[in-house]
Amino acid sequence: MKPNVVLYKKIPADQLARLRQAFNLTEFDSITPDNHRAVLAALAQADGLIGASHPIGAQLLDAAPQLRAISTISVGYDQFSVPDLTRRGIVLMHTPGVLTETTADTIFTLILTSARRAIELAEWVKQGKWRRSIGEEYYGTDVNGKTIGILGMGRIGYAVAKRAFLGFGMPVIYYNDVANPQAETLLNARRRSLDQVLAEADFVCVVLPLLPETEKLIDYAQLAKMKSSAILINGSRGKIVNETDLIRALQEGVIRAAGLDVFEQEPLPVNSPLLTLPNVVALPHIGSATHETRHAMVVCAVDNLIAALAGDVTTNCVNPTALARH
Ligand code: 8YV
Repeated sequence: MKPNVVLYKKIPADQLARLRQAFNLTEFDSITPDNHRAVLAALAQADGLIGASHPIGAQLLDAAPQLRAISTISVGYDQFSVPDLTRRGIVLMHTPGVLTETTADTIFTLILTSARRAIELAEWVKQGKWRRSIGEEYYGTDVNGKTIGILGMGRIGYAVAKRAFLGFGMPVIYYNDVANPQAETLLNARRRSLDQVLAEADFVCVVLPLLPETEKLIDYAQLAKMKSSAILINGSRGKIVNETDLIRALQEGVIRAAGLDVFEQEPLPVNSPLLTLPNVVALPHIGSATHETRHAMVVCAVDNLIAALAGDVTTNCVNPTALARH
């Protein structure tokens, strides 16, 4: 008897075929107000759930009395309450590793475009305003040789540090709950307090997970500890930064600029002041969004769900102790 599985994200055809072959599959491209009742009905018999980009809270979980495994097509799992899933005996699988390098590339894209004002000036050229050799008013700031401060030295933080140190000759300092010996040995990274990173870095890169202890970690007081010439980069979760405080700091010149791939509310509201500030590069959460990496993430998530429903949670499981409650 094949397990019943609910899919709630549009995925590549080859991986959809794998799910259809392995499970009795009910398919949704996303969870919306229009299909919410149908999703609840499908969850009533679901053993497994796979998807991303939608919070899976108590209302959905209460509708799924036999749910044993969730496979998120993401490395982040802040759209779930892990303690609640564990209490319910539901294992949560995620996709670490497969998106590390692509996400680090995105973060470096933000570093380079915000430092050199590339988006702003590309638009300026397109508007036909380039009429003579540019002057100082259009200068950016160097990246090579500047100090990068990384908040969160996990897989993605390490990949950012690798690019910075090996590719751009940037001294690396970092804030992390534990030391990263590999970064310190191979990249000469130095672990510092949060205040020290904020004070010393020319680029402050947020690559922390969104947890109760990191939510709103960066507020106006923290931003004010940064150099006025420094740039804030956020490639992890918008809610780690107090967005109202960030807007104020950017408007007041407390920091030079911001490069953002994530926001407190996504999609970013069209009336957000962030969209009016010339010293902001705003990307639509494209961290892992390449054809190659998003496909690899789905392959990993399908593998994870097949394994988890067969009782194997040895890799990529956030809460393996939940299995004991089956
Ligand atoms: C996307 C991410 O949000 O993996 C994550 O945690 O933030 C991004 O890769 C995710 O792939 C869902 O689309």
